[in-house]
Amino acid sequence: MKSKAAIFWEAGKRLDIQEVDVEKPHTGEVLVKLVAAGICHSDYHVMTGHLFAPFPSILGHEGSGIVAEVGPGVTAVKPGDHIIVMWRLSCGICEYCSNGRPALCPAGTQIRSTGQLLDGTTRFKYKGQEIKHFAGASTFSEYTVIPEGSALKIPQDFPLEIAVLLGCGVITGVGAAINCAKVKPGSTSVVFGAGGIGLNIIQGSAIAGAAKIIAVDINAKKLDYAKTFGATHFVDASKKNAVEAVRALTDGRGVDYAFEAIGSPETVRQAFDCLAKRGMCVAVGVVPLTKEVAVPIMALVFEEKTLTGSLYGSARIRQDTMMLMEMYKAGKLKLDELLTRKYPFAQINEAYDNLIKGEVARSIVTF
Ligand code: PAD
Ligand code: ZN
Repeated sequence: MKSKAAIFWEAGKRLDIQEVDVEKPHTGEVLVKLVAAGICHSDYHVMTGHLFAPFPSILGHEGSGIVAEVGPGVTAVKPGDHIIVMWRLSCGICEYCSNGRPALCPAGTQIRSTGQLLDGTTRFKYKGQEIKHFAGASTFSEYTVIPEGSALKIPQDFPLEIAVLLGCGVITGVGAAINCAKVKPGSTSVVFGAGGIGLNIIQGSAIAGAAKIIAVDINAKKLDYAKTFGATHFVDASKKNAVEAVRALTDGRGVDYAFEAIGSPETVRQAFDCLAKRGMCVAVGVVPLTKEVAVPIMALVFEEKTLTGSLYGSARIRQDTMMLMEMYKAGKLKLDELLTRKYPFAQINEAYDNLIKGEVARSIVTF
């Protein structure tokens, strides 16, 4: 079948919307008609060459839609089901899956690094040329083919244009606070970067009961958004030294939890330098994979500070997504406030321009 899709030809080029051929789903695969796709910074890291992914490909990893067709052997979903696309495939039985950490499953690493589905082939072609998949998701297309294990069935009455936000930004941010850092009531957090991910780390810290939540950004509009999601203090890092400002806001003690949701080694180090003794710094932003971050051994040993990372909110993806949907329905999770702009799919490059200009909390394209 034919599908309009945004092709990523190579790093540095804008996405190119073309009509591609989508092959029928093979055994264990699902054809999805996308309703919405999220505009996340991770795809942008790939577009700029900051993060490697096989190409040419169809990017996009935040998506929601309706099952159009299933391949042989598929039992988890059927045509007409509403789903969220999960961008990290998991097998359900390996060491990591059995320990509640499906994002670390080797099946997800395989599909992400090869750009192929599990049988080693691809379902997209442009004028006969093979186009790769991205993370087994490829949501920047009217139709995509994903492994059955990447389809998360959701209730039909949950709005798909809101559900899409749960596919990456919300679970990654809220999960970094709740699952990875395990933020405690009464504690202090600082969040570097108040974009789609950072705002959800702020929201997760507030849900967990943090008493003081400091938002750091270089864009005043983002600091306004941060207030909506529960930040109590604000640092404009374009005007002052962020580490000094955070120390001043904590009477020199530092914070219990520091999160980086930007994607640079410098800001990971700044976040780490905000910690109190025994504090934990969580890197969520995707730093260029060839880069390193150095921290003083003194801080690790004599102050027992921790530096760790969090992938996909360190979540049990299926259960946690259902939990987040229940929280939204109960008025305990802000999603409507997060979705500050929708674009038609044809305007996907403009959507990325506006993400980089800092004009949105989170945005989506609709099909
Ligand atoms: P975004 O562009 O919406 O937000 C980034 C924010 O950082 C913006 O508000 C910027 O103004 C702000 N910023 C930029 N530079 C600075 C600075 N020097 N100091 C303070 N603030 C600054 O991006 P996003 O929220 O979609 O993504 C954030 C990162 O998280 C990005 O690196 C993305 O790839 C990563 C991510 N990680 C995972 C994961 O599983 N670990 C999942 C999804 C996204
Ligand atoms: Zn994402």
